[in-house]
Amino acid sequence: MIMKQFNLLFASLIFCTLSCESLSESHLEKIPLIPIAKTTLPTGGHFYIKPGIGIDFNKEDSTIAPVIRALKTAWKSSTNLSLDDKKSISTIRFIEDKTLANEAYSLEIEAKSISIISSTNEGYFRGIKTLEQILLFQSAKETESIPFTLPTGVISDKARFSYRGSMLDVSRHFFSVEDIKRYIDLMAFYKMNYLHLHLSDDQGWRIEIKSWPNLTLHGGSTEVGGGEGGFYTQKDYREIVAYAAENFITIVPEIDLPGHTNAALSSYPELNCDGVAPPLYTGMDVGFSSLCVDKEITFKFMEDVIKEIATITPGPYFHIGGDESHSTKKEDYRIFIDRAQQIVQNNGKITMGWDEIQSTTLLPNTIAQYWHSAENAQNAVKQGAKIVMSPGSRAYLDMKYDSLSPLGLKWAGYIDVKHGYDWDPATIVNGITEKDILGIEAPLWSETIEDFDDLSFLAFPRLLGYAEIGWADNHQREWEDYKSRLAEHGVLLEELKINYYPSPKISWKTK
Ligand code: NGO
Repeated sequence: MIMKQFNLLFASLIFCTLSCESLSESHLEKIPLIPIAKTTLPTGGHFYIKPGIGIDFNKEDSTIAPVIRALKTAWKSSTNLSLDDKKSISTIRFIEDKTLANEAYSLEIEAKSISIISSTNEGYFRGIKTLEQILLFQSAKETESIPFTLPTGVISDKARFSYRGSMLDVSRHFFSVEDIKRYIDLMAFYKMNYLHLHLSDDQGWRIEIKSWPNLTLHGGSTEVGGGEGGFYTQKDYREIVAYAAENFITIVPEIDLPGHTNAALSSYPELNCDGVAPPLYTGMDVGFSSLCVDKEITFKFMEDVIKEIATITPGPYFHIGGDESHSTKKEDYRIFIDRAQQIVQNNGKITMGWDEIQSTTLLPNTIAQYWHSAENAQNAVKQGAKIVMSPGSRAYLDMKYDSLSPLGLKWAGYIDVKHGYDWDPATIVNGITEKDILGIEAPLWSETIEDFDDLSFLAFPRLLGYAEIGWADNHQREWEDYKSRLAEHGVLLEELKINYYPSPKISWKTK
């Protein structure tokens, strides 16, 4: 491969002295970036990919290490070349500019250097992900007559929302640490930054709680359909958190309370009002289970669980669920959510909850996640809460694409690729505007999916659209344009062996 690069470089130099016309076909603004960048100014030149390119960064700053690792990995996988730490002919530089917003960056590609400018490591990382897409698209074009170059120019980019997430339900069906890491890679590639893990539900408890070991031993032993189940040890969870952090993604753990708790109730009879543990549940119904408000042990349980998980979660949020507690009395529901918010706060975290939590008094910084009731979301905003937008009819990754989809549910309607893309979080609910919104999240519930291929079929390509909705400004987004960029990402998804849904509405470009 390296010899091939040399030969191509040599050939292209000779070729270029005659005419550079064919190289200039690939102007920077023609690269089909997802999410689309704020501004792109092409300058018409070329940066040659060759051996011996170096990296220039502040070696005294140890926090930049994951950024450098990400750059080296991206470079190696797209060019098959290694980057050098020493001085060299061309250089990739990291330049600090404190005037830029948190995740904002500039990527300046010149003939002899590439500069990534940002105020934070997050910003450098997002810039590297843009560079990685450019590298992959350009390497795919490489032929004998078109050498591997990057078109020169300046990309200036900035996130619209600070929360751009996805959720995996690992309770209805369990997914391994390796599956989660693979999903994290893909989220990071498209500049998403929060992964919400739905760690408990009626069908399975998926995280080790050392003070309540039966939660996983018994409560994690099965899943929807009666299969084997599974759970993360705290060591596994730390590994996921660390892998996510390496990709500038924050984990949001969720323990669903007070409903969706059959797995816990089945593991400990003392948590039940009648002292009798129900059997494990492997069906798909919701709304039948509830913790028992009259027992003090219930609150000891909540305290222990939240404390153990909060201790190994560096991110700011703890999600307490709160959805579909149909078998909890209204006044009991209030007591649960009040106590849960208090415990979360005592453990140094900010509460997140599904939109139903608006029926209680929210703590000043509590975040409500809008999924089905506009009225709930509006009431949460009236209490001063910020909203994470996950409207079921637009952003639920588990909805079928159409009536022919072999996987997924349809209670919120079909969500084809266009319907999932073509909406604006700031206008979808009356009275909820940009300033009320923390960001967007695309949840993937796992009643119907059993492995990574199933997961991919529902998540891709729709996840790319949610990544763009969260990152790009609304006026930059237009379906026809997105559709043609998405078509080009078919090549990348194929290369990554992702079992994406080949929507017939997209003219997929494949290899
Ligand atoms: C609902 C429900 C979940 C289901 C999901 C299926 C919320 C917040 N609660 O969303 O238990 O799995 O729909 O789409």
